[in-house]
Amino acid sequence: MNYHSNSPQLPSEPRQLGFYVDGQVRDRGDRDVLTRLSPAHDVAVSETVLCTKNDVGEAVAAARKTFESGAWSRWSGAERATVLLRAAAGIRANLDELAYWETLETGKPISQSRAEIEGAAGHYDYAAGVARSLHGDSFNNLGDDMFGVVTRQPIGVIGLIIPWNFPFIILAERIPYMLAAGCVIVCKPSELTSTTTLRMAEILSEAGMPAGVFNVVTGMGPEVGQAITEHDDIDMLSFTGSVDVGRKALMASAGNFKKLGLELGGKNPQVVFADADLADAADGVVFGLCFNAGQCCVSGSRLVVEKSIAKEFAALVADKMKRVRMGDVFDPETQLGAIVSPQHFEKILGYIESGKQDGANVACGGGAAETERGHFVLPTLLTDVERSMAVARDEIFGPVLAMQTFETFEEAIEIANDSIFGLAASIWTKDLDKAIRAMRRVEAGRTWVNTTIAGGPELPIGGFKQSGNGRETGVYGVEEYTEVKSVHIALGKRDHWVK
Ligand code: TXE
Repeated sequence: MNYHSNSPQLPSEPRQLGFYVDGQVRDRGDRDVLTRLSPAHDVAVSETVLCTKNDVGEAVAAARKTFESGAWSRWSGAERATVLLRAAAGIRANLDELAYWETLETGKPISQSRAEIEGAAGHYDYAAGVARSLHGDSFNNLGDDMFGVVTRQPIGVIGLIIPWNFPFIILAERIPYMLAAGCVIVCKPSELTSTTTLRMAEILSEAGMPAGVFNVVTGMGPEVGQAITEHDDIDMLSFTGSVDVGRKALMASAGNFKKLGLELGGKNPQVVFADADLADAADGVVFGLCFNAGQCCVSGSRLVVEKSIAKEFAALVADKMKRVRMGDVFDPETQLGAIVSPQHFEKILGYIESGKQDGANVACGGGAAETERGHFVLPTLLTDVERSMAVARDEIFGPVLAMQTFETFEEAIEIANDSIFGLAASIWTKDLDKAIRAMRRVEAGRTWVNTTIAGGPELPIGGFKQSGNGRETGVYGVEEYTEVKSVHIALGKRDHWVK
């Protein structure tokens, strides 16, 4: 297969996937499978094994045995870094194939898939550096007879549950950081998008990762995911997905009080002040909404714009929205891809209808794009939105922008923070004081000034409020996966308590 062609063939029959435990690909056996249709083509592209609770148990046992053996967990940072760097090279060597499958299973444009795979390799490079530089602390100020050391050690076996919107890059924002810390992993990708996670298991193995360090069990959330969240031999859970399932994971983790990292939803404000470069801001707002067809936890889905320029700005945004290139996801020029599933497509259209019924005005888009196959939604701008409307409050997870206006700085901040979520926010102004004051006041784990959805391995990601807890990536992202141990070391002869 020429994966790099501008019009690659669709698979003639669905790719048969296995699952991956203790360094071995396991066959389907008598388990059921889920057939995945490409969201952009409606063609069967892969068959994912529906693993069982028993399979989860075997994967956790393999991971635990490997962790206790010290293979990986007690390796030096330099040895771990070598494997992570080879993994980064392996990702780059397989970029065409990985991007092809990412686009087939998610419906995202191929140029975006390619950028995400390249970005993913960068996370492995970066985490290799942290594996070598991770360190603790020492206390040389405890008096002549005492010395104090704080060390970090790997937390242990991690359960990792991944959603369908960014299967490979979300994986890369977590796996290398967990591995850099010395942890071992049992991963469940989304049942809709398992192929590139399974390929990553092979790439890690080829890079020299010992068997049992990275295990993949595929299948459905209520069965496989739930079994991971409940498992008492898992020390920490990293979950990315919906608020409802995040809450279930929190409850399920109570059995053994496992540590939790949760990255959940967002309803992220784009705050545009009248003194912004309006052309730049309009372009950023449209990018921030249409990126991944709005199926993005940091999607800038609320436009909070100063009233004096609202009309002019809405026109700029609508003009840009109409020019976003939709269509063949394998065309490198395409910017907006398909919606992940028919159910999710209907949910997005339902929200547009609810906005209309609540009194919002459709200034652009407002429904499905007419295509021969697949499910696509037009970039949509809703104006005259009130704070109480569902389109202003709920995470729609589609290219639907809800516009509200403000008259004062205080009102802008109040509207921006009027959400159960606190994942991300963007601020557009040329006034430095205003930018920094707004950045300080918005309740969001990721804040952008005069840009949006920018990022890389160095800065941590995560949310305030119901967007979750914990941080991924950066040095913080490795530290999350460690336990901190305090050590007091007495020097010299003990002053006896019992004389
Ligand atoms: O998420 P789910 P869905 C939001 C977004 C979207 C909505 C629903 O608003 O419209 O969630 O998406 C696994 N125990 N986000 O239904 O169900 C599931 O198999 C353990 C935001 O796809 O939360 C998948 O692997 N795991 C988000 C993962 O959880 C369970 C990205 C996410 O699926 C489980 C995705 C259970 N009981 C959706 N049930 C973001 N922050 O980017 C399901 N899963």
